[in-house]
Amino acid sequence: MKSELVHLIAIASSSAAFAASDFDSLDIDGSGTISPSEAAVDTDLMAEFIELDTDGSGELSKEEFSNY
Ligand SMILES: [Ca+2]
Repeated sequence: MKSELVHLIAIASSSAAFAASDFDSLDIDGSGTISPSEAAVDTDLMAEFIELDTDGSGELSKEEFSNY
């Protein structure tokens, strides 16, 4: 499980320098979904974003991200 501490570190870190690959770190604004701009810090994730967004919402839910 992702700790709250990991989330806080993600917020404190520069998004440009932080190569995040777990949901809570990528969800910078804590909305519960990963938007394209949040996914942009991870180029591999960005490349698969459309495929992962199975419901076509334009954002990745935690369930959708679990397939990454
Ligand atoms: Ca978000």
